Amino acid sequence: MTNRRNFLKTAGAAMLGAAAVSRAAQGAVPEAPSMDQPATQPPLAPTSGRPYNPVVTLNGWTLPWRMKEGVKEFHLVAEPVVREIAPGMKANLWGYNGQSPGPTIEVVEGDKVRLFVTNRLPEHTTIHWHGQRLPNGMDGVGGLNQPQIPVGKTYVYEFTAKRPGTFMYHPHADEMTQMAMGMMGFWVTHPKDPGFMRADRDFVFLLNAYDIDPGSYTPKINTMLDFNLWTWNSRAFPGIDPLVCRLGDRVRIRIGNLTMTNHPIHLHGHEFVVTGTDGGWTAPGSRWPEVTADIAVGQMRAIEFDATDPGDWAFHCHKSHHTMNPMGHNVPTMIGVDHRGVAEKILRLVPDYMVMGERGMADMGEMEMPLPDNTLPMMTGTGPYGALEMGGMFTTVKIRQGLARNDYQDPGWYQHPAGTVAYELQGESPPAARKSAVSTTATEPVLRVKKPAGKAGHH
Ligand SMILES: [Cu+2]
Repeated sequence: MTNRRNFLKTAGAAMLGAAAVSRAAQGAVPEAPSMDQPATQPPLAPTSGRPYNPVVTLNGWTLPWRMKEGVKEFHLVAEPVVREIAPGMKANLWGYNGQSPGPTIEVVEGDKVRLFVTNRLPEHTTIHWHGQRLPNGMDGVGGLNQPQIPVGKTYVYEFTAKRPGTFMYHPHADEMTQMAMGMMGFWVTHPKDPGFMRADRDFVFLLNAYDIDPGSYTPKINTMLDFNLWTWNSRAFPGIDPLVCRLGDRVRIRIGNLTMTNHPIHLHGHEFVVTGTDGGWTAPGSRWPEVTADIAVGQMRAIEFDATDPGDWAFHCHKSHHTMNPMGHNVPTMIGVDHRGVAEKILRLVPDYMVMGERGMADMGEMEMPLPDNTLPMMTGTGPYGALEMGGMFTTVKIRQGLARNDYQDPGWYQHPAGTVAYELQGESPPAARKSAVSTTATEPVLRVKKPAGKAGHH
């Protein structure tokens, strides 16, 4: 995972500094590992300091640290990155240490933390440690709490991770641009007692969104609401890895929202409780079961459930437009409109023209439509029973019996036991009970307006 060449170079330089001048070594910047893979990396077990149960970052990774005189030191490099949004599409984003989002930072309640932030962007930046209790001058709001970090410079943030819980980090400098370009990351402060709120699997990811025109690579940063790529950790289905769980596991999923709208996140087949918010753990008496948690802009939620039922359970945002990849929105509804005959005429002018939506849009999932380069199909992905007709903020929670404790490998599609899959009724389907739609070809007006009773004599 670490770029070996850079690792050796940096490690070599640091060792040389330590041997030459101890004071210089004290000021030396720790190594800044970089990730070149968009796949979910295995959890990073702590190598020093207090023990904890590490989290798994969906399509991401945790930043290694070095312990120096009792302080955990991390090095984040803000830089342009190329992120694969899903196989077949890459985006020019800004991020940290090779990816967008940046690596997850994991510490333990009470840890002294030192974060080196190097700015390799074309403009100044800062990092705000969203949700943390810290000295005001470490809060990272450029101009308010600190000078902006100029291009090419490194700033150092130091504070104690006082409160256990779920946090995010992002710039508080030219935010509209820098967050639209993908600058954000996750932060987890584990409780001092590793037995407290213990989960067997603890997944984390951020909700984010991009507006990248079909055929192009760079987000349009001025878009406020009409994004066309709805992503989890800068990945769109089918590029989002499944959340693999062992049957019987206690599962926690922590989600942070850094988009411009809310996302009702819905889990199939299980009820969960919200055990954590931006402000910390919820009181057990305040929890109620649900299957959808709405996550507002700027919020974090930790949801928990017992993985009691094996299968491939859909897990997605419930805004149906957020489980789609790029499409135009100014398209008339064509359901019920007979445009046979029209297509032949258009095809003479536009050879690639496709008739869309006469019977719904589901055909889109299987259509081989010519797409511009670097563009994801609107509805895509294939399951064991055919086209999945999904995109964007969609993946699966795959629950299987007998996985190893630390096994996060995709187990493939669920093999349904005989007699447990919806099946086709044999024989004739019953006839339709009523007319299917209001006719639009009738010569008489179909909808009649009944006037208020008092004016009945008017006509
Ligand atoms: Cu959504």
